[in-house]
Amino acid sequence: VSIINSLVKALQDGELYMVYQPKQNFQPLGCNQVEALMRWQHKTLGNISPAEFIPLAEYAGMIDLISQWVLDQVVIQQAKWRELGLELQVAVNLSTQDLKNQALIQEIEARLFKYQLPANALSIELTESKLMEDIDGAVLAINRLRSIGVDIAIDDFGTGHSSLAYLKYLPVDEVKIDQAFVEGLETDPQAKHIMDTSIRLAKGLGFKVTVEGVETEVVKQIIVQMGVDKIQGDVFAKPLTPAELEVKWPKLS
Ligand code: G
Ligand code: G
Ligand code: MN
Ligand code: NA
Repeated sequence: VSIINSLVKALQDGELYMVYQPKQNFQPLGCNQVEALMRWQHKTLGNISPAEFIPLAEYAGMIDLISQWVLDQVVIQQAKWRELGLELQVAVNLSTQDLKNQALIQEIEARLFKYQLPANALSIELTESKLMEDIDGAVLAINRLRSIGVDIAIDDFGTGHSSLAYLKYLPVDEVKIDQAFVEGLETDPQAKHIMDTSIRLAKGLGFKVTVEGVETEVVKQIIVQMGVDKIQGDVFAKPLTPAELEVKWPKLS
């Protein structure tokens, strides 16, 4: 409860900020997308992870406030980058609770319009496990989002249940295989088999496939051999502040 009170205050006091983690794509080789990730530098407690405060915000019914703030930050940042000639797509993590917000579409469109951004300046990442709780509602909401032209990705793929049966119903562009599946890839034939099969499955269904949490060159090469479209992880780039990203950009793209 107290963390929620301080989260509201943190929004006002500027303790929250966004970092951006580049994804590397392989055909063609380069980078044209980053994922926006929230950071909270608490005055006395230090860094608090979104893995901790996002679920609390969802529980407290204030995720809407957070997501509005994130969308604001991202479109402002996009406008700045486009002025600098830096054209990339920013992926935003939204909560499945946001999908229940009937005004979400208008809120996104209004922001794109205000900053004169094309819809494909944004992509939306939605966590698999939560989507599966209300598949019909999710499909409706995703279709409405897609109708305005934003891309949609399924995040943390493989960690939800009954995922395989429902994957074909999800009208999404990209599947992000959870970093849990990267573990053991160098040594464990079964881990390798699961990764290879997951990539084939997602590609076979027509999705772009990203693997998350790739930390070493060896693992990256294994995954690239399997035909992955993109990777995200420390081996390519950690989450960066806008200033850091602007410096690194010429080497990434
Ligand atoms: O960046 P990090 O690995 O600490 O993120 C931890 C978790 O918090 C991840 O599951 C990520 O998707 C989630 N997260 C990060 N930023 C946001 C955000 O802006 N909105 C939402 N809803 N989740 C976020
Ligand atoms: O759930 P989601 O995929 O949105 O969360 C992404 C999280 O993964 C972020 O918190 C980010 O900081 C973290 N992350 C990104 N790359 C790596 C990596 O190579 N290794 C590890 N351990 N975490 C990573
Ligand atoms: Mn994500
Ligand atoms: Na993830």
